[in-house]
Amino acid sequence: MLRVDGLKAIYPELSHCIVVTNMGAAPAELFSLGHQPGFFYVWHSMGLASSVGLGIALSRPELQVIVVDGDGSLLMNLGSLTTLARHRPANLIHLVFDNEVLLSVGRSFTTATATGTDLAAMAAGAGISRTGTYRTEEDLRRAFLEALAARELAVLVAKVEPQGPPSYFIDLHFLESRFQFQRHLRQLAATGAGQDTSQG
Ligand SMILES: Cc1ncc(C[n+]2csc(CCOP(=O)(O)OP(=O)(O)O)c2C)c(N)n1
Repeated sequence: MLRVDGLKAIYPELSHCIVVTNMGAAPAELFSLGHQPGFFYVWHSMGLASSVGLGIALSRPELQVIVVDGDGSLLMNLGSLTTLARHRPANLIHLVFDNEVLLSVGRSFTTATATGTDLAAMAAGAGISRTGTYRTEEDLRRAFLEALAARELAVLVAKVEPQGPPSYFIDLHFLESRFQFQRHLRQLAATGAGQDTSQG
């Protein structure tokens, strides 16, 4: 599976959620499918998308938060799995696209998942029971929809090819993105709107 195809398979639901991504290739691919005001790309802070997503999920339980992460990024912040398990936010799905490399800085840098580390097993060991590894768009979509419906913390690991987008360019400056996203969160609070993931 290509990550962009995995993202495409769940994009209709993502577009109604708060989505926080890691940096590099994944945000460029998500952006190419269509930016939404609820999408936030955590530039430069490798590993911290899950921590940012956790903060939003805990402070805004009415919102459905999705973290789009990479194996390299999660491996830099493994403690986030134990912190997620401890707080267990029902409104958070941590989606890890595992391509077994640090793709965004050159695919020659393999990560520990290339030599057998199993991120779903690590999530389970941290205490997160809804977890698994998916290798096709269909399996990923099914697991994603089940996690949304269960309204339960989930860590879903999608095994993907080490292939990135043709361009990493995103036509949205990170400061513009930061203000747009914060405004969107405030607006949702002001209108009392939650997220309806049944649309689309
Ligand atoms: C603290 C820190 N270390 C290193 C980098 C450089 N860097 C940017 S993206 C990236 C790889 C991210 O790997 P992964 O999360 O697996 O995503 P992929 O690029 O494979 O899609 C690295 C090492 C960084 N931005 N910040």
